[in-house]
Amino acid sequence: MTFTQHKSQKNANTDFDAVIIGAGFSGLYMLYRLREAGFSVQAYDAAPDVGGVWYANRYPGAKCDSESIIYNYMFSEELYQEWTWSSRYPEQAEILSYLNYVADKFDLRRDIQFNTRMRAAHYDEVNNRWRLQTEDGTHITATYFITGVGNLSSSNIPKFKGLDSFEGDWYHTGHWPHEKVDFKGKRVGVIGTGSSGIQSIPVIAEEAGHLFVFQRTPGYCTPARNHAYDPEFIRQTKANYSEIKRQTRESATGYLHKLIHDRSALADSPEERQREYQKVWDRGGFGLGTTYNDLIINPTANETVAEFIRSKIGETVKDPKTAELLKPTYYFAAKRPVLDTNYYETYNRDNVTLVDVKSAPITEITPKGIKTTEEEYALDILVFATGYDAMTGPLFKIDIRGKDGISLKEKWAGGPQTRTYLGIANAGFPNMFMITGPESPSSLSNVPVSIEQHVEWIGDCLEYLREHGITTIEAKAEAEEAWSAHCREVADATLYTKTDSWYTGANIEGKPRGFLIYVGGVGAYRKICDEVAAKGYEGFSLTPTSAKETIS
Ligand code: NA7
Repeated sequence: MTFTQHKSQKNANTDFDAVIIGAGFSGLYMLYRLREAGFSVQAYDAAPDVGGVWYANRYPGAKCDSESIIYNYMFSEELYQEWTWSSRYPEQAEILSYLNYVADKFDLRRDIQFNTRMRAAHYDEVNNRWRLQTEDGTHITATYFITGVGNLSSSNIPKFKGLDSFEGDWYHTGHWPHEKVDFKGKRVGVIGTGSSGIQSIPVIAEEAGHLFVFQRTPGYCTPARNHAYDPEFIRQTKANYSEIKRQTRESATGYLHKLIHDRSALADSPEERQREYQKVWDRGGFGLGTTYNDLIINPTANETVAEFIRSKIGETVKDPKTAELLKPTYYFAAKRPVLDTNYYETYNRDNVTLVDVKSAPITEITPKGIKTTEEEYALDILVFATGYDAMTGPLFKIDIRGKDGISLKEKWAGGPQTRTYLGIANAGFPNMFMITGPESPSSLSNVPVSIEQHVEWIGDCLEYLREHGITTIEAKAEAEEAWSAHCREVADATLYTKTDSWYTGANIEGKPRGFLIYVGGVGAYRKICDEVAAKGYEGFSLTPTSAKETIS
């Protein structure tokens, strides 16, 4: 398949109804939705083309953990029928091809300015306009400012002493070069064993002379069992378009799998539990967490599934010391679990060594490699699979300022939590919307489902404002307080908040701890947002064009 090659074009116009930041899943659909509704709209992206994180994440083995048939847009049945995924889990290149296809089909690039990083977005209260500035100094104005910057797009490169002195090549998984990195015969170090590390380690190991994996915290992995799609399965899936769309939108997490047994894991005998976990394990994919209804809320129930996975690690990894190091001890799923292909088996290779940097932390990067408190490892290539400053990081890359010049960073400083209304809007930041912002289901859901819900809600909202002659919409402080408190309350009833992870901000030094995701369920959240809209945007202040009076 070939796609139109596009040169980045600078739009001479600099005044719009809406400006969107980002040309990934969020930005592309938001652009389409608003353009269809007749708004003048322009998207900006720092990358040279569409794709967002799927443009940047090109590391070996990069793929999505959501099944292909639901990791796509559902807003256009025509698009759903036209596009055919090749296998159960989509690889980065295929997702990028898909987003290129979408951009071509809907002719989106004509309203996207690439190679353009937005430096600042300031709300001008006197004129009720957003004033934006790109890094090259261009000034842009818009009524509405919409962020589609992704939740995992701001790389975390730990500040190790001596990185500048490293004489080999180093890469972060989230900003991988376009040309192939040659690992052949090289001594390679991978720091990090989250999704990116776990996906790339087996692939790099195949090629490297020797691979050293520097692990601080092991992951819980379940087999992906990826396979090519059968044409009959594709035919049935396409025939079920409406039902798939409904189910994912009403589900708890945006996936098709449902709770398997609506009872406690502790209600079954150990033998019954083993059988149930084994069935899910054999099917592959996410699903273990949905075997029983209390796995993410009850520590004792959680331990049963955690121990099941540990036993699988023990059975797979031949060296007992390595197997022990690979066994996680925190609550299963409280930190993002990972789907793997040959991950544990990789540790049976002679050219792979697991280095425990929990007990012997990395002290510095030297010209020749990595030094821990115990040993120095000579390396030719260093791979940082060290994750992201999640949720808030991508927003903080832009100097976003609302009323009285207060920045979003200042507003959210001091923790313990971001403060948003529905994860979409912020008090003090009129006419600004965040797609999959903090305190929405975002990263704890099949993200395209959450993106579509936000885009459609924002699109409907802007149409409502236009129809009603309203020029300013702003979340009320009390509505925001109540939403943040609700988010905390729901999260505190789970094990998510009892474990350090990027969900809580704990992976970034100095970041305030909170819980940045709404875990009340994708379907339940949709209902809340729809009710807010149905009640004339309850919790927002709306200011009409002519009157200075505010409708509350
Ligand atoms: P993750 O899941 O945040 O993983 C990052 C890994 O890097 C994790 O194992 C970290 O250990 C490790 N890390 C981070 N800093 C250090 C230092 N200083 N020393 C040693 N090890 C370190 O990022 P991914 O890119 O893998 O995945 C991100 C998401 O993308 C994923 O969840 C999917 O939603 C898609 P730690 O656990 O903090 O001890």
